[in-house]
Amino acid sequence: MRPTASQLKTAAAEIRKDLLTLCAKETIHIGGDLSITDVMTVLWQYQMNYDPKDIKSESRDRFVLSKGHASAVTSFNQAAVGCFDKEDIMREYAADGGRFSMHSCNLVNPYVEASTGSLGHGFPIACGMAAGLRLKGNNTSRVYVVMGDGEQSEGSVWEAAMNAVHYRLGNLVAIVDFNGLEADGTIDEVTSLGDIAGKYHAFGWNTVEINGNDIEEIINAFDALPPADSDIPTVIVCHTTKGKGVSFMENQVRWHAGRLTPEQRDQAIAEIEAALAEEGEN
Ligand SMILES: Cc1ncc(C[n+]2csc(CCOP(=O)(O)OP(=O)(O)O)c2C)c(N)n1
Repeated sequence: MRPTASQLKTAAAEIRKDLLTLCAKETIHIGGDLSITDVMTVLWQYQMNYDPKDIKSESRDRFVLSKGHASAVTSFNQAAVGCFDKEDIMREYAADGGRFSMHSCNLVNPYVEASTGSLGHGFPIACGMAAGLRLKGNNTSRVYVVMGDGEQSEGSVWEAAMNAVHYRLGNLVAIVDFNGLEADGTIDEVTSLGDIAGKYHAFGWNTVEINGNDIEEIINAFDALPPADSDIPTVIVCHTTKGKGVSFMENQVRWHAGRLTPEQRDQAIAEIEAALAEEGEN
């Protein structure tokens, strides 16, 4: 049975706590992990058709992390659905020979569909996968791809956006984590995006805009997706907060990537627990 919104809120809080625990051991891309945690939790723990016991099943949905630096939030969600134990991540992250590191790598981790980290590459790969499914006559699986807003300034993103419409890839769902920050500045300081949903719409995409830190809105957006055998790709533009849930990290460029002191970790985890408890009272 699929989890309820309330269960998914608890699951997202667990993922945030795992991220913060890891972040006190190793440097991770914590800001962009936390902004996309709610979407990733609903995607992996509610939406996707994916059997960790049969990871090459032709009927699986595919996931590509185009903003490949958000590898930790992906790994913790994969652990939550049974791919491996989250203690494996804590132990192996950034270790020699480990399966987990600052970017997603399928040479060492078979649960990663495509190695990513160089921005602008995962989206075209996802288009190719979606086109491949069509060629194989698979009309039920979808390909989900998560991109950053800073990533939108890569030219390959727009080549892929045109390509997906040309090949009528209604089985492709692009998710843009619109948190307003990049690695070293705000989007508007680096390369402003303007009306990003309007741009995709002009390219021929079905566009949806949501609060990407609101579990109910995320569920509704996934529930309302057109069928996988339809002809028009969908982009979900998710308005999020970088560093979501931790007061000293929210909207801070400095926390694009970093490592926490034990005191900062404890404060951050206490904030996540307090917010969840408050949510439960409402
Ligand atoms: C092609 C390429 N150029 C530069 C980088 C270095 N880089 C890593 S993360 C990042 C910022 C990405 O910003 P965004 O896509 O908004 O991600 P988020 O803020 O969600 O973490 C940059 C420039 C990279 N990984 N790939």
